[in-house]
Amino acid sequence: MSFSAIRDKVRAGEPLGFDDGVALFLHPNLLDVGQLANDVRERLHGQRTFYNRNMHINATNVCVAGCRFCSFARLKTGDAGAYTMTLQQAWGRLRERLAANDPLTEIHIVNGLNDELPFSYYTDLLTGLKRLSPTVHLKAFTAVEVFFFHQHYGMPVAEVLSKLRAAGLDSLPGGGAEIFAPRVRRKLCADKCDAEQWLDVHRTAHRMGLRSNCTMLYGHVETIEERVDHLLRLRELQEETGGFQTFVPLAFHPDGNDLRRLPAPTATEDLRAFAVSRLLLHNIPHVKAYWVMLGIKTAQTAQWFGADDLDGTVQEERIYHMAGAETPQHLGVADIVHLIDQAGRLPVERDTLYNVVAETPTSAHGKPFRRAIAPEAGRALP
Ligand code: V47
Repeated sequence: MSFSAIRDKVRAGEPLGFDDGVALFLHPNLLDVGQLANDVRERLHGQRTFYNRNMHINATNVCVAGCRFCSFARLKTGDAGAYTMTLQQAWGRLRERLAANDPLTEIHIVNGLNDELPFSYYTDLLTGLKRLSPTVHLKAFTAVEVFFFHQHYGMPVAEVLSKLRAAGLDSLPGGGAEIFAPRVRRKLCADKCDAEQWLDVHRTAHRMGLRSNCTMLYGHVETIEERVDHLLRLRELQEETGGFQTFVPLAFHPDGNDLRRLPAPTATEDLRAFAVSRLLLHNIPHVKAYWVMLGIKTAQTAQWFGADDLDGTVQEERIYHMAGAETPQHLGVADIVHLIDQAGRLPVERDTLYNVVAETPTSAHGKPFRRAIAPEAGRALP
């Protein structure tokens, strides 16, 4: 399929097919692909780039799944680096954040598959957080965790989700999808749920009225065909339920895990992954450039390659920092607004469900992107 034929399809609003996806990954001119993705992104969201005020809680890294790309997990309590927060400690994270007068609208919670805890640990965790901040949105537990709860505590997935919802769960994050192809899952993450099971947890959540996100972990042992297959399977479920809000491409980080000999994806691979995802996933409204994972500079550039979201202020991220991420643990709202402004987009604060909280008119929006050069800028340094 030629690039111009793909461009015509995109302009006509026709869904792209498998061969189109492969051709976009192989097309030699990255800027052609980026421009086309940017057209779609601007048609959907104009100049807006979304962000939110959030924090992460990774309450335990004890995990029975030995995913080979993971630097965060430890097999059991007592292993070097293993931890499980007490509920008081986990709630304390939120207490500290509230005491620092740094308001937030979302808590993102992702954990290891810890077989040493009772189910009440998770429901109490949610209830306690809601008690401290009744309006905060709890985006918690990947489909992999929900499927593990189903197996470990012997409850149907729908019952797990309704008990979590009764305790305060508001939506699901998109992690754990990795690459759906069985060949890749056998190599990298044979101990956790398979593609059908992952998709089925999201299907069940969507049918119950819960929204969720979805991800793809790229840049390790997968082929281009396996990436396209993964994206099309997400698109197919979205066609059925409409429950995905955001797609988050996740770049593989090699430090501290079994795959440390593999090179990390380059910036051009990252930008292409964003652009092709935006083009294939026409029915998923948002594409998030998670700055912690991507690095701030590439996350800014991705705003011109299909992304329309940067995630949030974050605070205390562990999964990527244990895998070698060099980004800060936290960005203030002013930092995020500044970096969106400098990327030439309009910063829009959203809540988790993409209701607009605030729009910030900024210097760069609609004006030349470079800051005015101060008269003294050309002076020789002392
Ligand atoms: O599921 C783990 C990935 C995910 C590594 O839904 C790794 O808004 C790269 O899902 N290199 C967790 N990736 C993070 C996640 C997420 C993050 C931000 C926002 C949202 C959202 C979801 O991180 C895991 C796994 O796919 N991961 N180890 C690694 N070494």
